[in-house]
Amino acid sequence: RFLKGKTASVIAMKLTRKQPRLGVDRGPIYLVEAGLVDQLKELGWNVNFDGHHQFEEITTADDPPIGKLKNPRFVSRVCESVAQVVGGHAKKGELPVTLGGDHSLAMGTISGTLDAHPNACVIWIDAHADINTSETTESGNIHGMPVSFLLGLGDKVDEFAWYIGLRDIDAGEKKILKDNKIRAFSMHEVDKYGIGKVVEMADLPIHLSFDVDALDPSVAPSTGTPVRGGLTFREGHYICEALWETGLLVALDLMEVNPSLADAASVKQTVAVGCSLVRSALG
Ligand code: Z70
Ligand code: MN
Ligand code: MN
Ligand code: MN
Repeated sequence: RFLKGKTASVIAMKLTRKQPRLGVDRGPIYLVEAGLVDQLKELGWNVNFDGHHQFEEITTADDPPIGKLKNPRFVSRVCESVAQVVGGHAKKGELPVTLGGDHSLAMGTISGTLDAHPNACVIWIDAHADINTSETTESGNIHGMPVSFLLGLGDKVDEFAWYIGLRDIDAGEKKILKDNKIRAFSMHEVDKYGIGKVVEMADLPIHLSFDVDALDPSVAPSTGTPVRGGLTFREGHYICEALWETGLLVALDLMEVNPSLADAASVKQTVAVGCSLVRSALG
């Protein structure tokens, strides 16, 4: 309803050196090489794919920490261009599908979505809350902070973000979720009510930001921070299918696919699941 026609724009984002363990930047390449673009065409989409977005390297020497934040200039510069790319596609009524890559990219993708759909809400599927602030972060990794940046540190933005699948939240993050009255469904709620009840949607354009580490490591092993006890294969797909059925999906991120962290079979499995989640979200 918020899209014009059926055009998806696949945006493969390279984002290195924001994490101590490198390699997340290669995730998008694997997903595209696995045939994702053709798979979406088979589902009846016109697909724009304009190659992998590359960014000039900023060396660590040029980019010392600001407070605890690691690689702040590089992440900020990349997110700014991601926002422009995603926003440009979204304003044309297309559905941007951003493949990552580090989840700090979501600062860019969601900013881009909000440029085109100012009332969009965000559904954040993740093992982690990614809502540390520059003060509460213990790791300094910006992928643990994008939601707090998007919320504008302490602003009251009810119902801006939902979470599903949480099971590894830092103490500082728990307080932020509570103070901002953000609806968070932990694995306890998924177990108790079932994933169907948990995906009950508001009538707003939806940006889905899906971190593959929300899935159980037995389902998606190739990711930077696997945590046991995650969503099953079907639960992950059900979320995507249910969001497609709402007709409200305007943007999708599939993040944290990291082929450098596992053996070939695990990479193949994770990439296949990633492609399959995107197909489910796009019908
Ligand atoms: C921790 C932090 C995180 C992803 C790890 C972990 C956050 N809360 N997010 N892996 N994708 O460093 O802030
Ligand atoms: Mn990361
Ligand atoms: Mn994440
Ligand atoms: Mn995560």
